[in-house]
Amino acid sequence: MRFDVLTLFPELFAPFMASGVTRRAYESKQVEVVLWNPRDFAQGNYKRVDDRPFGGGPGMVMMAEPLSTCLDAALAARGSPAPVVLFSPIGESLRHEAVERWSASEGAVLVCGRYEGIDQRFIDTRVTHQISLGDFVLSGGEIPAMALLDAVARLQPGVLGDEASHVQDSFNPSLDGLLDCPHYTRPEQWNGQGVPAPLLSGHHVQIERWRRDQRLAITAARRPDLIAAARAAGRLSKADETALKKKL
Ligand code: 9D3
Repeated sequence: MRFDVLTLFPELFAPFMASGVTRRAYESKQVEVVLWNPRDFAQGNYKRVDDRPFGGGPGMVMMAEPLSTCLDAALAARGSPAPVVLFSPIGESLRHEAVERWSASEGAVLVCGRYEGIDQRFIDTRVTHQISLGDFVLSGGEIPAMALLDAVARLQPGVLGDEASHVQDSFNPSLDGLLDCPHYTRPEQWNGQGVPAPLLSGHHVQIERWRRDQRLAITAARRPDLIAAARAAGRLSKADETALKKKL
């Protein structure tokens, strides 16, 4: 799949795409990322991409024309129509189900905003989806765009290695919808703290039951809504219900 990213700060993306388990997905173009700078499509000696808001007020607004010309170039380079995603604090919060849909798609054009906002006429005429990362304020859409690319890249076949399907299943809220259990590694004693006995027992059944019980207890404590959803979807066994009763 291909993502064209419109950003005034394309240099932010290079280190992100050169690191970690997702690097191979970008380098192999399994997830192709093409960067576009609206400033390259701006007019005049000053290459203005922002201007003062009509009606007054603080901050600057991204001009419609450089963004629109830049978007035309990205869509022409793709050669076929594509969704146009604007990262915006008023968009729909990103969740796993949407990441799964994008990860099985042909990709999209991702528009990263800066300043106080974007001329609404560009949004009304060119943008098909708006996505937020959540209810907190960032200074632009680049980190949300990288968050989507990262989440999509790690779902590509082979990216997470041999255990990919297992790892993806256990992190996939749509499959069992429970929070993760605690993890431990060597040494067996650290700062006077040991490791839970079941993990050292070598008994796989006991280990899996301990992990499941931990996940149930942590989810019940922090996200009771997820327990209710798992129960409603028939994803809790008799053993799960027994474990929950003991802890509640
Ligand atoms: C008081 C007006 N501000 C809205 C909260 C203006 C504003 C601040 C920061 C408008 C845009 C931005 C830049 N943020 C993003 O571009 C952004 C974002 C975010 O700030 N939080 C969560 N998700 C996202 S997606 C894009």
